[in-house]
Amino acid sequence: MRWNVELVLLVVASVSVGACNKEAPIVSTPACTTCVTADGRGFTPNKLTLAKAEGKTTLTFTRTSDETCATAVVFPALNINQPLPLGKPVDIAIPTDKAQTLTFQCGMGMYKSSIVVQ
Ligand SMILES: [Cu+2]
Repeated sequence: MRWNVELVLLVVASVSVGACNKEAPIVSTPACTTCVTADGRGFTPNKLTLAKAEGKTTLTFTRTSDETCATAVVFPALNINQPLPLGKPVDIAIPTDKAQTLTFQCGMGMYKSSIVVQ
């Protein structure tokens, strides 16, 4: 009797593992070239290059840590001071119609980073 219970548990366990493997395929996510992360190291990447093009390019900023003073991103030349709520992606439109270097930083002016439009 006891042997039967163990056999049933073993079968259930095997089925569960099989189902789990089936539902978790390895998915490769394409690298996001317009995403910036803000965490304890500052902004990553801290230098981006955007192709010069008419209009604007949208960058997505996401703060992933509370252990950072980058709770906002500031673009002095664009008059942008955008709060970055923890874990919430924030889109910022960057003008790409002329070649220039735009700096961005945290609210206190640390973590100086730049976007090169060329
Ligand atoms: Cu700071």
